Amino acid sequence: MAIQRTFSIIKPDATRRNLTGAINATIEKAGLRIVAQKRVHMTRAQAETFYAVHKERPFFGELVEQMSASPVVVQVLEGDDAIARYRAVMGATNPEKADEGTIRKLFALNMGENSVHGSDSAENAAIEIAQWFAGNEIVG
Ligand code: FUP
Repeated sequence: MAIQRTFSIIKPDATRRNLTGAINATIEKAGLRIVAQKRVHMTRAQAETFYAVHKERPFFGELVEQMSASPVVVQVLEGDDAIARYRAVMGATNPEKADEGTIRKLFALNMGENSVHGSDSAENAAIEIAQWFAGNEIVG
């Protein structure tokens, strides 16, 4: 299996409840390495750009509001098959449908406040990483 990088966000609902370390422990236990990480407070414009793919969806306004309401932790994760591996560790978008032991099952509040984001493809991982990190901030 190829070593990949994926982009992760520990979302406002999780940072607000002081869950950064608990989520990072779950990430590391799953065999992923945190090779870049910083805490940022997204502006509305940054959240709109990040979730532009959803801009016609009815939940877009609330999503942007939530993502820019408090700080987030943006990360680059590295490991074998990192994109699919992190999606599996995150669990389903709706925490009620997430498998036992996944981050969303353990920590998410609801569909909108679901604690983490992870890239869904190699193409999006590259775009999302470039949006938040300079090359020299990623140390594998
Ligand atoms: P995921 O890739 O699992 O984060 O899910 P999506 O890309 O489909 O959705 C991105 C974010 O939009 C979710 F994390 C939360 C929000 N969302 C809603 O609030 N309601 C929905 O019905 C779908 C997504």
